[in-house]
Amino acid sequence: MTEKHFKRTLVTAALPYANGGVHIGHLAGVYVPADIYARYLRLRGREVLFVCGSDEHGVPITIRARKEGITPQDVVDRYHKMIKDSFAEFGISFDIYSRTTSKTHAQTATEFFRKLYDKGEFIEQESEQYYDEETKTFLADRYITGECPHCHNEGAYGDQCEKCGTSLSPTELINPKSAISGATPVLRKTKHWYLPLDKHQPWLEEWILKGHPEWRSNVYGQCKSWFEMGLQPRAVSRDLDWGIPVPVEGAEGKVMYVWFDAPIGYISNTRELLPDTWETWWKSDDTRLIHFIGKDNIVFHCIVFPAMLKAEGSYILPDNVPSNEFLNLEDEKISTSRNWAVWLHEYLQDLPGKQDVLRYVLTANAPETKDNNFTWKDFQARNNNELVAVYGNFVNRALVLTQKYFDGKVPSCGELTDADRQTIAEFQGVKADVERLIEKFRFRDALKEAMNLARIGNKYLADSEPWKVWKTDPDRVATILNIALQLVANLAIAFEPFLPMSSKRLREMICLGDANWERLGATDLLADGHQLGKPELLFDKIEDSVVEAQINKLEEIKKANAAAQAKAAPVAAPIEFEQWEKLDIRVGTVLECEKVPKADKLLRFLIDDGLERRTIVSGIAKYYAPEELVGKQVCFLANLPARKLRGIESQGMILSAEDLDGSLCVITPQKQVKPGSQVK
Ligand code: B3M
Ligand code: ZN
Repeated sequence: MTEKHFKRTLVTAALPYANGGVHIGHLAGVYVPADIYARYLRLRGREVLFVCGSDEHGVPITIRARKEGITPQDVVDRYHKMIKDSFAEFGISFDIYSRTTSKTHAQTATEFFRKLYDKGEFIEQESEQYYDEETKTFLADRYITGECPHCHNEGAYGDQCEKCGTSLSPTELINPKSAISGATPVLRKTKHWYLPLDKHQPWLEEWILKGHPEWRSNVYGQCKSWFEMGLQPRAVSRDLDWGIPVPVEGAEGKVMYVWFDAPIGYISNTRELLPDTWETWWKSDDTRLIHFIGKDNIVFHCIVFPAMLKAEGSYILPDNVPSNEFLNLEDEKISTSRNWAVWLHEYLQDLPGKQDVLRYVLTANAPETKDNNFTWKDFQARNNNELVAVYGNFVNRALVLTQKYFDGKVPSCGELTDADRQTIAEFQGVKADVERLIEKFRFRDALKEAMNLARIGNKYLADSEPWKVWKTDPDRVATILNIALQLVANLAIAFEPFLPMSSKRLREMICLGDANWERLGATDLLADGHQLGKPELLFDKIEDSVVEAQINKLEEIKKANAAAQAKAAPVAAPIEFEQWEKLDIRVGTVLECEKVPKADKLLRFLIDDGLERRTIVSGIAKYYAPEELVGKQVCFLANLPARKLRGIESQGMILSAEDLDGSLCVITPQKQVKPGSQVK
C-alpha cells in the first residue's frame, strides 16, 4: 500500500521492563527516534497516536522482588514511576504511557488469549520441567542455576550462561539448583499452550520477504535468517504466580508468558486512552502501524506478534518496524547488571536542563545501521562544536546584530543580490530533504539537514559581513539581517521534532507565534518591524571538568565491577604446624604515624608493643591518612628480622587484609587488648 492510502499512523515504542531505570541506550535505540517521528507527523498535521507503557510482568521482576523482600507490584510501582518521569523530562511525547498491570490490559489480554484458544489457534503440549519440591513451584528457566556445560561457570542460568553467552535449556545445566530454595529440582510433567509459528511461516515469509523489501536491512535480514532456521511452536504460558492468568479451564497456577501479553499492551493502552475509538487504530486498513524497537526485540515484533494478530483475525499488521542496532558506552556494551550505563535519572541530576543536548548527540550518532559508540568526549565535542558553535552561535549573532542596529526590530528586506538568492534557495531545499529522510526513518541524516540551515546562516553572515557594511550601507545590512532572521525562524521550526525544548525557547525568544511546519523554507516568517525578544544563549559550552566527572564515575563503576568479579586466591601449599608456631604475632598500639618523605606508599609507625617502642614501616600510605591510625591497635609480626626501608630500620611487619580489588586495610583486634597480646 502506498503512503497515500493511510489516513492515520499509530506509532508504538517498545514497552520498557519496569525492572530498572532507562538509560541512553534505550533513548537512542527506541524512544528518541520514535518521538522524532511522532512529533514530525503531528507537525505535518497528520493524524497520529504515540503509544507506550511499562512492561510489568516476567520472571526478572519476581526475582528482584524476592531479593529485596518486597512484592512484584512494589517493584513495578517504583520503576514505572521512575521511567515515566524520565521520559517526560526528555520530552518523549507519548499520547499515553500506561502499564501492563492496568485493568484494561488484563481485560484485553484475557480476551485476546481466549479468542485464540477458542479458535483453536494454540496447541497444547505436556513437557517435563524442573520443579522445586521445597517451595512447591515449577521453576522458570531463570530460577535455575548450575554449572555451564560449555565454560563450567558455576553461576549459569537455565536460559543462558552470562559468562560465555551461550543460550541453554535448564536440563543442560550440570548440578542444577533452585534459585529460590537451593534444593535440587526434579523433573515433573506440566502442560502449556503453544503458538504454532511453524504453521504461520508460509504467510509470514511472503508478507515480509516479498511484501516489505523496504524494511531496514538489519530487520529484514534477521527475519530471513529466522525463516531459514525454520520457525518452531512457542510456549505462550508459564508456571508462575506473577502475570495474567491463563483464562482456560485446567490452567490454575499458570500465567501468560510475558512476551505474549506485553505486545498486547500496545492495544490495551490505545484502548485505555480511546475507549470508544481504539479499534479504528487497530482494525482499519487505512491505519499505518509502526513499531519502534531495539534489535533484540525484532523476532517478537516481526514474527511472533504479527502471528498473534493474524491468528486473532481482526487486527492490522505493522507496516514497518524500524529497529536500531545497539549503542555502546565508551567502547563497551551497555549492561544493566554491570551498571555500565548512563541512567537518565542520573543524567538529569548531573546535567540539568541539558535534555536536548543528549537528544541531539544520540540522534547525530544514532545506531541506525550499525552499533555505535557514546563517549563523553564526543558528547562534549558535539555540544561545543555543533550546538554552541554552529546553531547557537548563528542565532545569537543574528539577534545581537539586530538588537544593535535595529533595536531588536526585524528590518525590511531590500533588493536581493545573487548571494542572497543563493542562500535563500539553499535553505528552501531543506524542508523537502528533512521530510524525505524522516519518512525513511533516517533521523540522523535528517538532523544533519536541519543543522545545515545553521551552517548556511553562519556562512551567509561571514560572507556578507554586515558589521563592516553598516558604516557605508545600512540598507544593505537591513536586507542581510532580514534574511538571517528568517533563517533563525526556520531553524526553530526545523529543529522542532529533534530538539523540542530548544525550539520552544527560540520561538519565545523571537516571538515567532504559531508558524507551523508547512511554512518551513518561507522567507516571510518574521514581518518587517516585528519586535524580537531579548537575545539569550540557546546552548552553553560544556567544560572539561563536567565530562571528566562523568568519565571518573564510569571508571569507579569499572573498578567496582572488577572487584565484584574477582575471586579469592587459591589456598597456598600446606605448612608444618611448627612453622606456624614460630610466628610471633602481637597487638600493638600506634603512638605515632607519618608519611615517609619521598616514598608515596610508605607510612612510618611508632608502636607500643607492651615491652618497648618499635618502629615499623608499612606500604599502606595510599589507603590511610596517617592521623587516622594514631591511637588504633594493629597486629604485627614481631619476630621478623629488622630491615632498612628508605633508610629507616623497620622492626617487624604490620598485618593488613588485601581486598579483592587490591586495596589494603590494617587488622585490628575486635576489642581493645593490652599492647603486646599475642595473636594465636
Ligand atoms: N520489555 C523487552 C525490552 O525492553 C520488552 C519489550 C516489550 S515490547 C512489547 O527489551
Ligand atoms: Zn558458559
